[in-house]
Amino acid sequence: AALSGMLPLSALAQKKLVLGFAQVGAESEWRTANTESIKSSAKEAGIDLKFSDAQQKQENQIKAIRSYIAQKVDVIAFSPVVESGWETVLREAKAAKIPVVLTDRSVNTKDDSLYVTFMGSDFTEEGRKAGRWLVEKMKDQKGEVNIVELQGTVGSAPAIDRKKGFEEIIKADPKFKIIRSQTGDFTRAKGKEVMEAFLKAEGKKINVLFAHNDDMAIGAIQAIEEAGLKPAKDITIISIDGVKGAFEAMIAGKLNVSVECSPLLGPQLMQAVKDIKDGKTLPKRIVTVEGIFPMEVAAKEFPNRKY
Ligand code: GYE
Repeated sequence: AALSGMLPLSALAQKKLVLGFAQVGAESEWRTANTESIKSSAKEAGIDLKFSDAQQKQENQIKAIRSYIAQKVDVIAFSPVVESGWETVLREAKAAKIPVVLTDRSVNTKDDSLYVTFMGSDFTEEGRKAGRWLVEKMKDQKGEVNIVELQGTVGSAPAIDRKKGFEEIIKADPKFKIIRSQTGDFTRAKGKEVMEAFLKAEGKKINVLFAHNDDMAIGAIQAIEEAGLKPAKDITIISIDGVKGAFEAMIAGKLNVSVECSPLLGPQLMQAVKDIKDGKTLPKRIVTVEGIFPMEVAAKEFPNRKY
């Protein structure tokens, strides 16, 4: 006590805020950009960041959150790999009086006192944008439009909501049929593997691929080429994220469109951490503003892309 009483005031004022962040994994280009955004903006904001990678496993994320509670960090933030099963650990954080911020993906708990705010994209709207683009593109098509769907991680908010938004739009016209739908876990390797299986089962029947993220679409493009078909010509390809890899594929004429989903959440997260500590009230929901990029504009837009 005597010692701390002698600390100069400036040293106390400089005590850094500690943020514990439990990341989903490193499954996609999107995720890598998200991690980079969080790390660099923590540094810039002078926030001490404790970072963990859960390798797409909920149990690992729960462990990480528990260790942040034990370390008494100032704020915990995480991007929940799946929507359900968070009540217990969130109650533990609440009991320890550590505020929680959800970034990117949400949880489906009824008790919204378990977190301060959720910042990230409107995934349902992204699915709708993908659907609207397809409806417009195929408006003169008379026969059936056979769609295969590569879903994101089972039980994750973006997989559930993107599917929902897309279906909501295409169901208006019965010519649109989803003939196969399976998860590719948001990775290139799985996207390729599952697309190979789709091609084996349905072959030339497939008119459209809807992939819940760019990485799976990029993996699928490889499978399509290996099957002797032309991506974006024989099969129309729609995906989501708008990462550089997708722009490169569009410029090469192999991907038709990518719906934007921004991973650059770092700066607003650091602002939120500071605001919480200053006792400010945050909105319960902070929605990311984003667009859509068809291949025709890809080359022009490419230099502006930040992830
Ligand atoms: O679309 C995908 C990533 O949660 C929005 O996760 C994110 C998704 C993103 O693996 O590429």
